[in-house]
Amino acid sequence: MLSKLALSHLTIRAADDDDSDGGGKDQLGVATKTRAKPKKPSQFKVLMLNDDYTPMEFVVIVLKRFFQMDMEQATRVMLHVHQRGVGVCGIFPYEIAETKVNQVMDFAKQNQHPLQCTLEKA
Ligand code: TYC
Repeated sequence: MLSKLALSHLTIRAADDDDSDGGGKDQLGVATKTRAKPKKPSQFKVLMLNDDYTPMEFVVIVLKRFFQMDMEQATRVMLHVHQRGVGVCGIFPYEIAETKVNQVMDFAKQNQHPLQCTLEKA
């Protein structure tokens, strides 16, 4: 029963199975995992939120350090967040996005700033 269940996700491909050479040693039953619709890993936006206390210079440092932005890009994103309330730091697969959020939040806490960063499905 167990083997039947497990096999329900497998396609059995008989590779070169016709024994055309008559030798009788051809490979049989190569199991290949298949999916009807292959899914690309979903992407997540890392969002930075505005607040009234975190210094602008600190936000620029964060964007340069954790999102590989240069001074000009980091300043533009920081000002966008300052003026609009929220802005996108980057778009990443879930695990990377989550790691970046944690890194930013830890770094902000270490420096006693209330800066907030979060994820949103892209
Ligand atoms: N609003 C902050 C200030 O005036 C600057 C700031 C920008 C804070 C972006 C957070 O994500 C932020 N000092």
